[in-house]
Amino acid sequence: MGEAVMANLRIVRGDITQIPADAIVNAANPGLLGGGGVDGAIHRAAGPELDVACRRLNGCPTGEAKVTPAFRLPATIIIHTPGPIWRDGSFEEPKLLQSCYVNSLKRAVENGCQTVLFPSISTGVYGYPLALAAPIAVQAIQTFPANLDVRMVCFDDVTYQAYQAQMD
Ligand code: AR6
Repeated sequence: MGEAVMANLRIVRGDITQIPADAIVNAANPGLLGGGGVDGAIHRAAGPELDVACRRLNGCPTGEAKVTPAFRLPATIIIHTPGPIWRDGSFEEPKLLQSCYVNSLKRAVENGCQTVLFPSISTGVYGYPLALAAPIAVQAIQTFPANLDVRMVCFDDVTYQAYQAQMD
């Protein structure tokens, strides 16, 4: 019997718009019309064609994931996934956050991607506590059954430490 193939995860520090990969994941909102945080950075780096492509998608429900080309980014596709807005944890936030990671990885496989970059979904503007989000993200990625090279790209040190702690 062969070993089950699972996605390989590494935690790195950096700006997700600057790292070459097959797929980069955007922490979007359900309108897919851009915003602040990593979404704003991705739209600025990809160029105005991204806004046009996003408008054609007619939004995306929280926890699901939709694909556009990456335009000027050093990637092939962008996978847009709106994370849950944190309320108090009793509004299916954990399940929706896990769905963001799983559905994004499904889109990556469907599009023939090998290397995938994630930002820390929902832990910025959307207020999901980092200490609760990190284990969900790491577990979802590390149990995903595909031979993928996944990197969690942490923009700041607090985020990096929270994800790294899940790997020890
Ligand atoms: N590279 C990697 N990570 C980044 C970058 C970057 N260039 N810029 C910010 N981050 P957030 P959310 C980190 O707020 O909580 C937007 O307006 C950031 O430090 O971008 O899912 C959308 O349109 C944090 O660790 O996403 C939505 O309306 C992480 O990315 C809403 O914000 C996520 O923070 C989504 O909120």
